[in-house]
Amino acid sequence: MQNKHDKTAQHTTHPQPESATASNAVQAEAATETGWGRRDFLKVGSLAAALFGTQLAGCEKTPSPGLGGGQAHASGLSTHVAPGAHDDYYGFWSGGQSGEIRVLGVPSMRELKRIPVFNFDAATGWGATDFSKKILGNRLSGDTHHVHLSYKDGTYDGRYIFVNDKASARLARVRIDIMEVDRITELPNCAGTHGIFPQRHKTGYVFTNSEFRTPMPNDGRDMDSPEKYGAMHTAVDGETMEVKWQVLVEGNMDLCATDYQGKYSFATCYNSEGGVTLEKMMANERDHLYVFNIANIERAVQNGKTIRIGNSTVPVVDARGADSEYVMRIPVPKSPHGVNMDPTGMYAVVSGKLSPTVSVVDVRKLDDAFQKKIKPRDCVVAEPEVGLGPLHTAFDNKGNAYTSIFIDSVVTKWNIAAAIEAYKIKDPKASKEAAAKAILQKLDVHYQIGHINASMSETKEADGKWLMALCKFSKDRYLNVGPLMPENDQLIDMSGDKMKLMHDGPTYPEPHDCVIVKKSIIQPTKIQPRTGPRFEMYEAWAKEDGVNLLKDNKIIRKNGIVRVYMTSQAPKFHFSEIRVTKGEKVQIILTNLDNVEDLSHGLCVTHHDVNFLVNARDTNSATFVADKPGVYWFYCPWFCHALHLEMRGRLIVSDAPTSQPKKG
Ligand code: RUQ
Ligand code: CUA
Repeated sequence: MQNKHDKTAQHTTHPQPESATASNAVQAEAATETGWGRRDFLKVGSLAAALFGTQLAGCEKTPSPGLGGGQAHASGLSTHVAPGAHDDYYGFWSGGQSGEIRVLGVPSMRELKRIPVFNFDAATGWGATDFSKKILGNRLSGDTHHVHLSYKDGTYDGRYIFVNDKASARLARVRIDIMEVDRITELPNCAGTHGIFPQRHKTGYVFTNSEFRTPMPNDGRDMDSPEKYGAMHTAVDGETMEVKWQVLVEGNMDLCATDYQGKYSFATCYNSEGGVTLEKMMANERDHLYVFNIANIERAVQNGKTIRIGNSTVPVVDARGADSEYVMRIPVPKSPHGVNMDPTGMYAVVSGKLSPTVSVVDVRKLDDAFQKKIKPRDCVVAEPEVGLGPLHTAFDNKGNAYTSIFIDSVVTKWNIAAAIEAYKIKDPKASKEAAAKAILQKLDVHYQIGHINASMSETKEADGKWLMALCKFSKDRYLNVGPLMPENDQLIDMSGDKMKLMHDGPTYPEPHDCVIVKKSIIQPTKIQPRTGPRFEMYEAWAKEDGVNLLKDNKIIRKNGIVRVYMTSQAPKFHFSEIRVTKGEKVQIILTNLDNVEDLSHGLCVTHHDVNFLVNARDTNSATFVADKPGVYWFYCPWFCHALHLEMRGRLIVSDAPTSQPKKG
């Protein structure tokens, strides 16, 4: 593997540090913390694992590291948040295979909430309620990777959270005022939707990348002709959540980024080979960064220079093959993964993954490159060696970058300006020495870090306070809980000259990414505002049935459905009994009239798998078949009142039709 990396380095046009690992001085410094024997051991095992999916051999034998807990921290930040005090930041985590979003307080790392998205959540009934079923299309699993907020003028506007579903090629939006999903958009012609990123000058497009190439359309044609497969860079309108257009490219795309002006979007391409096997996907020494020219693409869409794929009505700009006014390919080594924009908006940092380098792209040069005044590769202004397996990069407010290094299990802090200056030096030896000096620190993390992010790092307001290392493995860091161990999110104080590890945060699998947002931006409501698509659905039903949701209690039989409109007010449901006939389909639409913050009720219909939450001034509903005669208590499952246990009634299912009593 060492050879492979050296080969990559030779392949670049610019002089490169010869060793695959960066400056020995920095290594020696890191070594004082835990000892290099263990680090090197991990490296050998994990490189094989990274490439070939093998077991990380022998890790359980590593000594327990002495970092973090209880270590004195003379100057710098504290993670302590006193009881009753609030954190300074909201953290929004993707939940990976759990399909959800998690909300944590930073720096305490207290988990505040889980927002169900592409999953079933028994606590709230998400996935089983009428509205969630409708927007989920009855699918109950998903794979969330990237959580990003809507922007205005280069910083968060506090309105929406966007999150991808890699499993079913969807994009969901969460309203921040109620921290609940309001829309889910299916992305046509897409597979393995992975990287997403919103525009930063306003809530404009949210771009999504297809990681998997497929036949176009994927309807049974071209299955054995991978050379005809393609992948989509898709623009979704962040306001309406409509798919506006797509750009078809030949290679599969990984991470996504946007500039600060609204001119460009970016996608890393790690399989320029177009391979469908692991060996073929890794064949090239250089892959590329796709740069999408949004104005030119929009013009093509307006002028109808587009194609349609299959049944989809979305206009598609076909940009496969060579560079064009729509898409430029900037060569970078090798199988690049993350692409992150620095807070000045000048530099996009592309992580090499299978190259020990990151490539710094000067965004200000892109216009010239599109106009063919310079070559695409001329946009690269630095390529420092940061370690084995660089994946993602976060930023502070002092011109430093922090790259997650998967194979080495470190975070590398490096200075962007110093790396750029080093790259300018013509003499290879002097350039190499200068580049090594741009590497400021390597901090051990535990273990195999994937994403990294920092407080406000994805905005022009990056504040250089907290750095979050999202490690894929925790191994020996916690009590053993069996074969499935927690991931390990490590909180690092980045405010000083040196990074300091402050806290280990175990997480249920598998957060991929997080953003850390200062609390003043996030202003949720405490009482349900009764707006948005869910309420539009309920208001439409109520209108059809002549019902006022906030007043009326009515049982309406029509179209083979028993619609029960019911209100609740602690500690009572309006109906103390609901009578139906065996086999009837029942829909209970419950409105919580209590106008008191933190007073949630819910409805559980026993033995019918119905259990959902109804917040203060909220309406929610579920539909089920009453298929067994008998008495089934329905009750409020949320502790709401001294008489919470009494907040219940009977669902009476009879063999033959009976009449409903007038009053509850
Ligand atoms: S990327 S594997 Cu966020 Cu590093 Cu999904
Ligand atoms: Cu209402 Cu418990």
